[in-house]
Amino acid sequence: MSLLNINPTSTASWKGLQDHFEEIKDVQMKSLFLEDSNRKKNMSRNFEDLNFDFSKNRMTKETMDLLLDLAKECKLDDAIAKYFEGDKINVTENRAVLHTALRNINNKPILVDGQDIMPEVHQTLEKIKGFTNQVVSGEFKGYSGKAFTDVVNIGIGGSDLGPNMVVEGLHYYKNHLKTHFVSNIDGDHVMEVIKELDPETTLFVIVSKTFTTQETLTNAETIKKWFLKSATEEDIQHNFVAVSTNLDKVKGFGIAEENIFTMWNWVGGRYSLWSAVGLSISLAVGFDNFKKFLDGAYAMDEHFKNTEFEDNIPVIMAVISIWYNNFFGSESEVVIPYTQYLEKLAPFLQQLSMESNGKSVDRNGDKVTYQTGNIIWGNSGTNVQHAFMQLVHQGTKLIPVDFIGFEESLYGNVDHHQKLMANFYAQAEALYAGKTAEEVHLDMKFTGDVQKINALLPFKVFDGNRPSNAFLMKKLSPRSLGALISSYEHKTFVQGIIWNIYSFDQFGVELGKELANKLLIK
Ligand code: G6Q
Repeated sequence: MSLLNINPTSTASWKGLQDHFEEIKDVQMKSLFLEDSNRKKNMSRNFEDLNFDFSKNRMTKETMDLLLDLAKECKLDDAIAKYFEGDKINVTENRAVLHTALRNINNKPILVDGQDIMPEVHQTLEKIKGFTNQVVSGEFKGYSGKAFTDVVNIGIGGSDLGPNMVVEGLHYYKNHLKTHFVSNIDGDHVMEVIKELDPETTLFVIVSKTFTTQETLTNAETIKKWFLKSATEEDIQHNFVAVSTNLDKVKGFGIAEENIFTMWNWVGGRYSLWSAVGLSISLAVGFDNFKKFLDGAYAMDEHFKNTEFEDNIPVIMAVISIWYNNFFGSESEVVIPYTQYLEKLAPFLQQLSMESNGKSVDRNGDKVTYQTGNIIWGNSGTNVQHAFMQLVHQGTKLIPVDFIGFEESLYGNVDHHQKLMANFYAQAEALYAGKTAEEVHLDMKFTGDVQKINALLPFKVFDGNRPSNAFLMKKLSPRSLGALISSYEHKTFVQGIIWNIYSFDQFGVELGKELANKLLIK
């Protein structure tokens, strides 16, 4: 069964939200905190060791109730059931959307076209496990009999961004294998990566669901040529493996059948890091950590599937974002993890959200008359405070922020961590509270120069009342990262449901590819 088709602007709650917006748009968060001494508690939710604090938003309980009513009127519950049960909710590609099955650990069958897919999922996981253990232990060797020292992931888009982000995100848990990523068709990219590699001790993982992607195939061919300068065609089977649905094309490349990891067309590229597309993650941090990463995502899936909307973290994340996008007219959201490990989180979330919800046609095929997908951007704190945060604090745009922080650092450097987290809290506070003219005055009083104070005053005032969410976890671990990513996946899903669009196709990336091919033929 397919998704229902409900225009969100036709619902009573949308109209209610429009009226409510007029009442609340100028309300100061400071007064909301004064009115409700339990606001922080009332507007925080816990999941395992994650605390999600959404109290610093320009909303009241009434706002949240209306937003959750909107989710109900858009039949989010029906959509969630269809999503997890494997209905073909990717209608335009006639596919189920089952990245959740890749981390599913209950024994209930999940049917696609009448077939239970779980046995295949488990077989592939076992294969990832066996292969990872063999490579990490040095039992699976390169063509000349030496153990591997390096792994190169060759892929692009969904076959690169997720694995790349997680390998870097879990660097603390890494083993001795060095992991590299080649994605861009830019030949300098591949040359820079291979120039220091030894073909004898490098394992190449070609990741391409379709095995037709121009960038990936060109890079794989270039690497193969470079490899064949020191090895033979026969040796390819020792140093190259592939992740794909296109078995014939992979075999045509020279890769042995047993070195092919399958994936399925019910997993979208940008949701595929949980499948064998995550092989480079498993190789980098070991299968046990990869499994913990999947388990964290599964726990968040269960929370999302089974929790009432008012306590459901991904649902709350999604509706807050809709509140700013569709009512305040915010165009973008910024995500700032206070850990250098997650420097690549923003590019990953950009693809996840913008490729999924960057649509302007609804499920009827009609042009939408309201805003959909928002622009996601970000980088790691505290670096961003010395860069783009100026615009978030004092610019003309209203840009909601997601701050992501951890109570403990991984190496236990307390001094650094206290400073890092002081900044994490201070940024949210500065956005919320701002700085009034009186406060600026007080600050500058000591100069005694009234003229100078008056001249500088307007530039030093911060309006405040700028919204943010805070995600606080105990520490960055495979499990916590899995849960965090899963929550953003479900946020994206909920938004697509409410906006009445199809989130799981990506026709928008095709035209440019076609034109590039035409230009090449000329
Ligand atoms: C993701 C997109 C896209 C895709 C790449 C790579 O959802 O579909 O980013 O992952 O185009 O595709 P292949 O894995 O088929 O090479």
